[in-house]
Amino acid sequence: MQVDLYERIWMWAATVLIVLFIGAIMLTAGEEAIEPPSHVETIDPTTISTNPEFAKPTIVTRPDGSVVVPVVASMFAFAPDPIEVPAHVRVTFRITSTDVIHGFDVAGTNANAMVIPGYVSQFTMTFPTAGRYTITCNEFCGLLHHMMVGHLVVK
Ligand SMILES: [Cu+2]
Repeated sequence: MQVDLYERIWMWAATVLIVLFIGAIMLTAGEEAIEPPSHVETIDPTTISTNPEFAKPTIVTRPDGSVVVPVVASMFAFAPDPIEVPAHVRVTFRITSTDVIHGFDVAGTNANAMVIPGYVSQFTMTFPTAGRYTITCNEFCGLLHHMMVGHLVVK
């Protein structure tokens, strides 16, 4: 089969680009420890107001010093707000939604989860630097989505 020189160059260029892009995805996934959601826990969103963990979300310190933070996301706020956690301690966020899909993104950190009604999104991380972080909703959730901001205070 006869392939024109320029066509062959562009085919190889496209192949090299595809390999580069896939490599960049694999590299950043490994470097940034990006992993698919692995914690699947369901909850009836209509019973959150009577749920013992989420009705009045309270930060709990376990005997080993780690902290569990239940969070309820709803149009257009996070509860509790602000969330106060200690630095250098394992913090487990357990987040659920009462209405629509929200995001839970702690700006400037690797903390980022999608919050889906009917599910509890859970992840654990440690904050090495004390400070006040902004939590934003990064899933469009309605007219006042841009106002949906919370704060995380690491002491
Ligand atoms: Cu939102």
